[in-house]
Amino acid sequence: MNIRSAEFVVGAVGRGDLPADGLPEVALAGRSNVGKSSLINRLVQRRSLARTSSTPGKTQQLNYYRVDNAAYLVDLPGYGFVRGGLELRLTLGRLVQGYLESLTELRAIVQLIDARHGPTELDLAMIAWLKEHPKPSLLVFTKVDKLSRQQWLRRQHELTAAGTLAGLAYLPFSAVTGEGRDEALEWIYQECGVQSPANGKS
Ligand SMILES: Nc1nc2c(ncn2[C@@H]2O[C@H](COP(=O)(O)OP(=O)(O)OP(=O)(O)O)[C@@H](O)[C@H]2O)c(=O)[nH]1
Ligand SMILES: [Mg+2]
Repeated sequence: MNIRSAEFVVGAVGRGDLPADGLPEVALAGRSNVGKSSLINRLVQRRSLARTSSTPGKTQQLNYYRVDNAAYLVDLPGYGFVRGGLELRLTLGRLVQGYLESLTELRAIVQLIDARHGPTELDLAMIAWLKEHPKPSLLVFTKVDKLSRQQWLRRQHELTAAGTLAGLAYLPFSAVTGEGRDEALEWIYQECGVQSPANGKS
């Protein structure tokens, strides 16, 4: 499944910066360093369209990436760690919450969770919020390349037993190997009502 075009459009820090062209949007949420920017790069098959870093808190705006001139992937600032201290963190929290709850073109939310560590308290709060939220959501477990198959199965079992995954779509993902890439992209395209190139012309 190939992407024909992908470009960074805007790093929004306030409502006035949001694109007004009406294209559908899918937001990527998750704690800092979970792999949101890496997932975007893998989805669009570009090594460094979205800036990644081993320093958490790199993404501090709503970063809009337009894909195939058909939809936006919105890279949200990671929660749980923001350089610049509490005040900035609160401001970002408001920006992100305001965005997620406002009547934007937001069609769906992809929530990323580090497959190695399982959900943090903030992840669980976010999952609870997603279950209440009327928009479709997908849980993506990142960095599965760092787990053995056995470990991933065990993690899945734990989460299922705890009821965490109940009623939610989820998949394992690796930005390194590309596992889960096609499935994630297909899910996103479907929620945006975009016909995927794999299914013919669009
Ligand atoms: N092994 C492995 N490493 C990954 C994967 N995805 C991301 N990483 C690494 O994890 C670190 C953080 O990745 P980012 O994509 O920058 O994370 P982010 O969620 O965008 O972080 P913030 O912008 O700070 O919120 C980087 O060092 C990546 O190389 C993956 O699937 N496998
Ligand atoms: Mg990032």
